Amino acid sequence: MKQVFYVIFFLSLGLTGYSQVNIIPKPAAVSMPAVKGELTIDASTHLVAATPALQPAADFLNAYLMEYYGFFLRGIKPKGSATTVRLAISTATNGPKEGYSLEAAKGSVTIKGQDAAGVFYGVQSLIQLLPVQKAARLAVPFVTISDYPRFAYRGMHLDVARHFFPVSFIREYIDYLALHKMNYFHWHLTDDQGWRIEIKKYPKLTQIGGFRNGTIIGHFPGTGNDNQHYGGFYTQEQVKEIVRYAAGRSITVVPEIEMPGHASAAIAAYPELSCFPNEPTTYPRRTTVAGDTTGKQVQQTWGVFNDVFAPTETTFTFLENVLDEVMALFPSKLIHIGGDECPKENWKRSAFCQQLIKDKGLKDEHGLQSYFIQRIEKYINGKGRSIIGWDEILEGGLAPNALVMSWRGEQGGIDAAKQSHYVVMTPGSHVYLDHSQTRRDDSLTIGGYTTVQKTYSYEPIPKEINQAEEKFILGAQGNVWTEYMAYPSKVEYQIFPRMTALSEVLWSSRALRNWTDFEPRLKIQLDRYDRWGVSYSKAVLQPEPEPPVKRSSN
Ligand code: TNX
Repeated sequence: MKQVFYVIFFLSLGLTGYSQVNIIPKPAAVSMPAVKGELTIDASTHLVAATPALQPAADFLNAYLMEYYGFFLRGIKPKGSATTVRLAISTATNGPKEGYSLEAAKGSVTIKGQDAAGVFYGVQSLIQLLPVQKAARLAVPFVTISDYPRFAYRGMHLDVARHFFPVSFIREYIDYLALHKMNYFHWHLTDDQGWRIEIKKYPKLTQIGGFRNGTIIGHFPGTGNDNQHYGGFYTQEQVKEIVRYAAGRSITVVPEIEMPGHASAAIAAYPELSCFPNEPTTYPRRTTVAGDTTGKQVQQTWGVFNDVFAPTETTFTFLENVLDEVMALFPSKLIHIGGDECPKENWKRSAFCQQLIKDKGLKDEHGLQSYFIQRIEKYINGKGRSIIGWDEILEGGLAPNALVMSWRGEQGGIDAAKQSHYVVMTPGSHVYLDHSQTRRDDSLTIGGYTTVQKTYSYEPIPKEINQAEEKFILGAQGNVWTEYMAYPSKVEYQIFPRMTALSEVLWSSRALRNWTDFEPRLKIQLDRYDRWGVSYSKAVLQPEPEPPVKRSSN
């Protein structure tokens, strides 16, 4: 099958004589001159970045060329240089934000961005105009591209709490986003199974909360426990380095500090944050637990746990101090405060919580969750930032300025947009990249079945949203929960190629989105994955038969 594909590919090359333009995400407009031609990029090509702000884009191009082709371009014109790659900010005003134009013609490639991000995206398109295979001289077809994104928020998330990934992989992950013109990295830093960010004021968060005594084996509730002491965390220096690295790729890092639920790791470090500091941590039935089981412990299994933050002054002071350090590290306007899956059992049992509900005139425990989030929002707003939270923050009343991440389907997003709140869509049905890509799991996954075709078919603007409300849908994000991804290549396998499909959903206009047009471009992208040396699912090359239709007996 692949051979047939190559024959067709080379035939079409033979017919036109020149390589084709196969960019993902599909650019807004591409035109090739009537008289076709190509220029060559090689080690003698001169690279000009018009202003220092464009140096990161130039550096990215050079790092890519060096890694995959073995040469780089010089900023000082090499002797005998016949071609130039020129990066500049466009003088045209009022162009679309993050937009760019690329013109490849005789002797030069000129990329003009509306801003530095636009130039960076022009460089990504140029990278995709290069032949995938290694060569010393790279042919680039004559072409004019004019391009800009459909959505302002084009995100990918990564859970580093369930499994921890080294800084080197976080950098690679950010590069994958950059290569797909994505601009938000949502870094899920805390959860029941680990606290992963150094907080100077509370060292036990990482000393104790950063490690667990074991991890379940297999699917929840597990067939046993691996009995391995497991964990890790990022130092503040490492976090700063990642934030800088991402900024050089036009990517904003949004940190997530989970509250009031998913807080077991923080509570293991500081039991006074719990409603019941003296009650030992409880575990789901049938889960085998390793090591010490007295007192508060970091969880070793997946799911939702009743031991959540108590809405006390102690907790609020703690969270404010944590957030102060977090906001100093992350310049992002958006700070993610979680808000999801907070069981109300402990709040129901707690005399303090019940009294607080009365004193504050709240309706019930959902009102208390809303009170919790609104208090944190006020604090974060006071520092000039905004909160974003999972759609449970709608329950009991949305905090006045909050943004909502809609994960339990689209309804949370629809409700929030109708209340004039900004929304990022992340519905489980299409963009939970922890789901299986084959009908039967071909490796251990959380379950579900989400093909690359399904992700590609996702439309971020729900049909219930009217035109006036559309502006509240900022975009969408792929979520990568790592209960069943214990190492980097597994993360790669889960995101590729679905994240490539999502990038087109987020960048390209609705009218240009078309699977028949996308599929051959995706196949070229699979060759690029091979060059990158990443793991990816080949399910798209092996379409699965539909399951037999159940007939009613007649
Ligand atoms: C739900 S999505 C969660 C996560 C899990 C994920 C697994 C969300 C806000 N909460 O804690 O890891 O499902 O798919």
